[in-house]
Formats: sequence, structure tokens, C-alpha cells
Amino acid sequence: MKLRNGFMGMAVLALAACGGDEPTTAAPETAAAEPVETTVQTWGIGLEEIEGSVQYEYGAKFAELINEKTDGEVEVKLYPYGQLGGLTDIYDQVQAGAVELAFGSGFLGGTVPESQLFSLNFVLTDDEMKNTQILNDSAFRKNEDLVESFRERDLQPLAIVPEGWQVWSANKAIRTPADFDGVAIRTMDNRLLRETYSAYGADPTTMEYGELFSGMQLGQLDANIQPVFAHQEMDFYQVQDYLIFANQAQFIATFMANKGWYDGLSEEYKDVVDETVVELVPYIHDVQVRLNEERLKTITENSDIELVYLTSEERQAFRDLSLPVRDTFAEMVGERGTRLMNVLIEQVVKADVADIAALAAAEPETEMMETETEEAAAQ
Ligand code: 6CS
Repeated sequence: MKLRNGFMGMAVLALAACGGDEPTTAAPETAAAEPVETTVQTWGIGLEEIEGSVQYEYGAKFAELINEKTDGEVEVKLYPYGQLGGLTDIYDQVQAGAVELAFGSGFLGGTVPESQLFSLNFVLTDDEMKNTQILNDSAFRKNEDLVESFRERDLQPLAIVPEGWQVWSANKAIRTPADFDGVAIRTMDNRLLRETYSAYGADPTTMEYGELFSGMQLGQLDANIQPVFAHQEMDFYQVQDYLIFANQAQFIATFMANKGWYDGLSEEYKDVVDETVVELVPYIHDVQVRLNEERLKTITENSDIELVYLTSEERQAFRDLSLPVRDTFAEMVGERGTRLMNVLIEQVVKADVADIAALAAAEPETEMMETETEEAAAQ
């Protein structure tokens, strides 16, 4: 399903069909056997993305694992983007319990302001796997401030899902903040992103995901920010001339549940959910890397779009401009959100320090190996 010609997903609130218990009767194996009544539950997941996306792949694997782990007692149904309405409709429905589970990314900032932390630029490391591990380590994923900021809005965060680098597309090459001057760039609807792109010198504009293709085609937008797979799957790349890799941020979604529904799950089911999301951390990392690589290939094979990779000096200019936005985040979310930001920054620093220590520990060995090689070469 493609939504490129405008947002067509008017709320198909087929939610009566979503969730709840459906008693089913298993066929008796022999004439004498009593019919066995089993209760099959259906859990729905509202996706912000269409079929073929990272969220879809996550949902499909989650469905498979949950079904397996509950011996078929739970079936999980996916509602791809458009089926439950627009992005904020999805969040409203999971908050209200009309759908049990959902993803929330940049637009979620209006519902859970603290989630805008995931929109901050230049906070994470340059290593995607390491970022995924930091975000899903229980020190962060189960951090009380994170959990409470969601629970206060009737949501329960379950996993943090990075979907790849956020890549700029534009109708001109962007290498410096000056290049952003006068560029109407679409950001997801959160203040932090608007502040970030204003700091870079651009003109941020908010628009629904499903309206972006026409927005760019009609010239209402000059630029867009998406992971590569989305530039391809929504055909955005067809109406842009440049893809610019600044590695300034990952696209990050939170996989979350309705709070009341989650609290009502048996301890056994809660454990199954937790075990599943932990199992999905390396799985979805591999999927996102593969999808983003494959889709970049498709884009370059099917268009003459130019790829621009910023140098570390060029990135630094944007990084410098992004730092004061951390203060804006702190002002917006108060003490709890600020503590959470500091926890994330601490985890990143810890991971970097561990890397440096590992490198230093490996160095004598490397030196020794080099000496041995030199000695061997001299003989
Ligand atoms: O830009 C957006 O609005 C959307 N982009 C992606 C890749 N996923 C969902 C999000 O809402």
C-alpha cells in the first residue's frame, strides 16, 4: 500500500474487531473426546508506517514470537499507517485502550513531551548497534523517569527502536548551516525539532507523514528528514535532488502499550512481552541496517539523486548549533525530563569510555604483534 498521493488514511476505526477475547472451540480429536474451549486473545499494534517498513517488520516478528511463546493463546494484529487515521489518532487510540500497542516517534512529543529527547541531535554515538544497546539497557529503558513520563499519559514504554540515521533530502546540497537559509524543511510535529532546525538556519514546517509526497511535489517543502528506507518506500526521493548524510540523529520510535491494559496482564504475559522485546533488540537492528542499505541501492539505481556525506568538520558546525537546544529541552520538560536526558548522556559517555579503555588495553598487544611482525620480516 502506498500513501504517496496524499493522506488517505481517514480513521478506519475497525477497533471493535481489535483486541478482546474470542473464545474458540478446538475440534475434538476423537468422537469421544470432550470439545476443548480455548480463549484466543487478539492484541492490536498501531503502526506509524506502512507494510515493508521497520515498524512493520518489528510488529510481524513480535506477533510471531508472542504467538509461539503463548502457545497460540495470543494473536497479534498489525494496523499499518493509515488504518487507524493519522499519527496523533494512533496515540489517542492507544491512550484510550482502543488499541493495545503502538509505536510513537517524533509526533509523540505532543502527547509525551519527554519523548522529544529522542529527537535531540548529536547526543548518541556514531555506532548504531551501541546506540540500540544503550537505549534498551534497563538503566535507560526501565528508568523510572522514562517510565513515569509515559505512564502519566496512560502509556507504558516497552522498547526503544532506532530505525536508522535520519537523512536529509533537499532540492539543493546542504553542507553548511548557511545552505539551510530559506529552506522549508518538514519536521515531525515537535517543538524540539523546530528549535533544532531553526538553530541550523532553516524554516521548519510541520506536515502529516502521508501528505509529504505532495508537499514536496507541489513545492510547499524544499526538504525532508527520514531514514533511508522511508525516503524510498514513500517515494519521497523521486521529488528531491539530494540525500544528505550528516549522522546527526537516529530515527527513534518507542514501542508502547496502553497502561491499564498492560497493568492488567498476568505476570506470565508481562514476562513474555519483556522477553520478546529484549529478543527483538538485535533482530530489529539487523533488519533496519539491511532495509536502509537495500533501499539506498534501490534509490540510486532508480534515480540520479546525489548523495552528500558530511565530513566531521562539516558535522561539527551543526553539532555546535545543536548544543543550546539541550537547554530548550530542559526548559520544556522540567526536572524529570532533564534527569532522563542526563542519564542518556551519561550512558553514552560510559560507552565511549569503555571503548577507549578497550582500545588502550588492546594497544600493547597490537604493539607486540607489530614488533613480532617486524622481527619476523627482518629474519
Ligand atoms: O516522518 C514521519 O512522520 C514518519 N517517518 C517515519 C520513518 N516513521 C513514522 C513517522 O511518523
